[in-house]
Amino acid sequence: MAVAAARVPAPTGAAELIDRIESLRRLRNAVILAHNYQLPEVQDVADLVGDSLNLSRQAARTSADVIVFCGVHFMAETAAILSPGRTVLLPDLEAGCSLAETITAAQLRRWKAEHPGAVVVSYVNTSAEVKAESDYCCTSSNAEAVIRAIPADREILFCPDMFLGAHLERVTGRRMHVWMGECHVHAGIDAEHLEATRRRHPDAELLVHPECGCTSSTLYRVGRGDIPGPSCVVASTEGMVRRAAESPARTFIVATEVGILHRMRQQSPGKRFLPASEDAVSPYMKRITLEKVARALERMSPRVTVPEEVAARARRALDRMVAITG
Ligand code: CIZ
Repeated sequence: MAVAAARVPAPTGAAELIDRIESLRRLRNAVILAHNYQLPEVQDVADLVGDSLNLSRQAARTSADVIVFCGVHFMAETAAILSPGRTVLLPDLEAGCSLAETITAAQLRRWKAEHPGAVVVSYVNTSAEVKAESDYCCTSSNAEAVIRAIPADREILFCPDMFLGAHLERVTGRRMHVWMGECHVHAGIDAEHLEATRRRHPDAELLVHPECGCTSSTLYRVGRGDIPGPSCVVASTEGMVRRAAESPARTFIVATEVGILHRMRQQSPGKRFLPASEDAVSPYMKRITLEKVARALERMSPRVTVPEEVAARARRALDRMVAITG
């Protein structure tokens, strides 16, 4: 999680928009959060840039009356769950998440009924209602710790990302029932493309998000030496940003949504960051623009709310995760 770095000079028009956002931010006592996958200019106007859970937790610690979440719908819901009583704005309500939409609360209830007594672990990319039906929530950075904390004799239902689920089964050695959901952006980053980029840049370190469809095969092929070069690091978005700053490598091939490259380039200006796929662009994330941020602050809408009964149960799943991972 980083405070947004120095702003790049913006063209006129954009500069006026940024001034408008600054005045409205003060007027509304708002904090602006931008997910790592947001457009560069949206990241630059934000108070905080990071992953969805850290952003929501940080926002809860501020004294802001209004939280503007520049991200997708489930992220704004998480902010509302952790900051009851505050106004949460999502500048475009159409900013959804293909992965979160792969499972509804009703589907999860049916799955639970087929496995009575199983422990339900839901990835943060789920609706508030799905979190409310879960025993634990997890993020890509702490999912392994959450799975390891569950007694070995308990059956686990993991949802909704099948690639993260497969990765967790591999690293923990634990068998789970895994929901067959995927994020279409990460699923679309294919191993051949990644390998071709690595062949062109043999000294580049590979940073791979566990939601990618190519994670298992890439780790396997790197391990066997089929893809020569430095090791492959599987990490959450925050883990990737941290690794890029700390690693001795000078070039990185980044397998996740391309928006993160902006933050990596700001934090590690002397290093080179290449996308594993130029096409790894989330149309949902890119729905948030400076115009929409300004409009949301002017109109105090669109708002995202979570009924308290749902929020309380979802918070319990988040609290259980925090009890394990801190
Ligand atoms: O929760 C997030 O921000 C997501 C979707 C991924 C990550 O690895 O940070």
